[in-house]
Amino acid sequence: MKLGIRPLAAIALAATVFFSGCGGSAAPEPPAGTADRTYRLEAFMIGYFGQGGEIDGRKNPVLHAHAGETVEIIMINGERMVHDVALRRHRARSEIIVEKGAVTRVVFVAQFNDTYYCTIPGHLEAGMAGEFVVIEASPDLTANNR
Ligand SMILES: [Cu+2]
Repeated sequence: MKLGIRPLAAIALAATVFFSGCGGSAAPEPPAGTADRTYRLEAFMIGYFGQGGEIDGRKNPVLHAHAGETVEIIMINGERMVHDVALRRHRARSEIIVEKGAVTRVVFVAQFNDTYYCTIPGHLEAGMAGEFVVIEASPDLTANNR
């Protein structure tokens, strides 16, 4: 019975390590430009605006990736205002930037559908949110490619 305490202590310790690992401290990010997909968003209080490619000029564009791909979102501040970009379910978050023209980024491995948004209080409500969608591979297409 005396030994009964030790497994509990081990579980408590493991839980502490697990939860502290989810505290927002991101894994080391790969060097810029090495992601499978890179999206550029210009941040304004009223929303994120896509820069370049299919999302160019679109407000809060839907961002896509296949599961397992490394996704990089580069965020450029479009105004002198505090902004960041975060993904709730992926537990990924950029640094907060303030100056107009300042740049930050968030990198994560696509796992599931999510929402990207600004964590500053009131900004999501003001319009700073968009969808991240994992592209489902069609079984038919997969079969045809083999
Ligand atoms: Cu913001």
